[in-house]
Amino acid sequence: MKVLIIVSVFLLFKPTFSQVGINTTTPSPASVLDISSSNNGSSYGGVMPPRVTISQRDLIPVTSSDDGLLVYVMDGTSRFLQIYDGVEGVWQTIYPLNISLSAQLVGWDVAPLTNSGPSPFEATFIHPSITAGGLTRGAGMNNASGNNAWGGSGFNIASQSEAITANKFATFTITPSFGLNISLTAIEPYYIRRSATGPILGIWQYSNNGVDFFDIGSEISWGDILGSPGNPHAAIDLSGISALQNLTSATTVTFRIVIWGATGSTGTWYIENSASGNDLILRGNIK
Ligand SMILES: [Ca+2]
Repeated sequence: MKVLIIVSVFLLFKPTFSQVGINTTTPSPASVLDISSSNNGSSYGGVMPPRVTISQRDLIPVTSSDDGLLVYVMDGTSRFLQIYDGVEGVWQTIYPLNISLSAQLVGWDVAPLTNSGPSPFEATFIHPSITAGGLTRGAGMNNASGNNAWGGSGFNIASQSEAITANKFATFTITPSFGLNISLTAIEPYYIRRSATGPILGIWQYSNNGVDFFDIGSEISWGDILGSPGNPHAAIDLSGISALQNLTSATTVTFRIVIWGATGSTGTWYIENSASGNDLILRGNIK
C-alpha cells in the first residue's frame, strides 16, 4: 500500500506546531499525527500497537515519565490492551465500555474442600474487572470436619451484637480494578447446611471502609434441614443499596455473614456444595 507522509510546519505561529499525516494530505488541525485508514477509498487498514507477551512487556524499562505507554499483550490465550500507569507504577488493562451486565464478579466452588476448607479460601473465579479477598473465618469461628463445604463452628452465642463482638462471622472483599465503575446487583441463591446444635440465625452485612458495617435485609433463619445439600436461601438483591453502586478502585467492599444461635460450641454451619459450579456467587454491572 502506498503511504503518504506529509509534514507541515506552520512557521507563522509561535511556538511552531508540526503535524504528520499518514494516508492523508490534510491532517486534522487538532492532531499531531492523523492516520487515515485508506488513501484510495478501496483498501483499508488499522493501527498495530506493539505486541508483547507479559514477560516481554516486563522487559520494557518503564519509569514514571512513561505514563500512557501502550502495548497489546498476547500471552497464552489472553488478549488485551494495556497502558502504563506512571502514578501507580503498574500496567493497567483497558476494558471496553459496558462490557458486561450482571456479570459474575466472584464465585466459590466448595466441592473440593475438606475439613471446612481453608481460611482464607481464595475464590474459584475472579472477574478481571476486580480483585477479591477470599472467604475468611472470623477469629471467633473454628475449623470443623465437614467436607464439600466451607464454614465452621463456634456459634454458641445469643445475639447479632454479641456475635460481632466475638468475631463470629465470615468475610470476603472485592475491589474494582482501576478505571472501572462497578455496581453490585445480587448474591445468587445459595445453600446453608447446619448440624443439630449449629447456629439458627444470621445476617449479611457490608462495609465500604472495613470498619462501619450495615445490615443487608433482615435476620435470616438458616433452616432445619441438617443433611446435604442443606437449606436453600433466596438471592440477595444489592441493586437498591446506593453505597454498593458506582464503585471505583478507591473502595474495597467487605461482605460479612454474622452467625449466631448455636446450642453447642461444636455445632456447625456450612456454605454447601449445591451446584456443579460455584456455590456462592456475587454479580454486578461493569462499565
Ligand atoms: Ca459446587
